[in-house]
Amino acid sequence: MSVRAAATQEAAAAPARKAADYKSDCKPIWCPGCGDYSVLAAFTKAFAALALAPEKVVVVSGIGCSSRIPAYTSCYGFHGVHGRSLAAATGLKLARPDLAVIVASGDGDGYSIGGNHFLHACRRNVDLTYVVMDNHVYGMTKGQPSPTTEPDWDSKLSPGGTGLRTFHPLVIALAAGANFVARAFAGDPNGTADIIAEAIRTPGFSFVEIMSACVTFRPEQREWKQHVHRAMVQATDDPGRAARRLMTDDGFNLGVLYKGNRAPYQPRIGKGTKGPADLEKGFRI
Ligand SMILES: Cc1ncc(C[n+]2csc(CCOP(=O)(O)OP(=O)(O)O)c2C)c(N)n1
Ligand code: SF4
Repeated sequence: MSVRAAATQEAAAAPARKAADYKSDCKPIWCPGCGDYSVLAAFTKAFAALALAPEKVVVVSGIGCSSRIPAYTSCYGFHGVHGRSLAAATGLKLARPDLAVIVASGDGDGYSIGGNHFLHACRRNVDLTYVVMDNHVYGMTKGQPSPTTEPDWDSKLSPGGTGLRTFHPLVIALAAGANFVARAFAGDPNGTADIIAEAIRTPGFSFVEIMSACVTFRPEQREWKQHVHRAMVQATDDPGRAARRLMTDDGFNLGVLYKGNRAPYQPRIGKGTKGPADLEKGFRI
């Protein structure tokens, strides 16, 4: 039986779980009104909807306000190095394919310093769910522009704006080979939870971009809730079509936009190698 079929069978037999079961005792220190609170709520709702055992879930992150999220769940967590969450998560998933590995990042962590890892994680298609809380700014380090900051965003640290073209994470994910691409809005935790649950259920590399407002450095993002709307199209399995739609949409349509059917990467273990323990033996000094 496949790992996924076994997990589905296990979930069917698992006791019902509540979102509260996935919250830790650690109180979030995000600014009041930060979108990341709702993303945390969406994570725990999604885990409960899938009845995942907390000890079978690992939340891996880099550095940033958004990357604090593992500490606020009762699951296993790894709060790692800035921009390197995908590298850690890839190794973990390959060593422990029985675990659900959710990766949390911010637009600075994931698209600047971690941009190269993002491209290759899409290309490799390891069975991970990658959630980026995008607020178009470096929140933790007090408001520097990120790759998704609008070119004319004027601030003390970027007077007159950077003048730089913005990065388009969803289209880049499609071009690089992600198997699932979705856009969500933190202000809609139920809709976001549904998308995260579908991303976890979908084999391969699933990318969920969440518009999560930084109310401190980008207070104007409070207006996002007036602009977001459900995507008026069904998810397609044609990456070119999905990319064309994304290049011409208004940036506020929410939902699953692409769902492919690439088989997830499976490591080819050499002849006579039984698993990570045997590999470790080879490196013993
Ligand atoms: C190697 C390294 N470079 C820079 C930093 C400083 N740093 C910490 S968080 C951060 C940016 C975080 O921005 P983002 O990922 O957008 O997350 P947010 O805080 O907005 O959620 C930076 C530059 C660091 N911790 N490590
Ligand atoms: S600085 Fe911005 S991203 Fe960080 S906790 Fe505050 S509102 Fe959230």
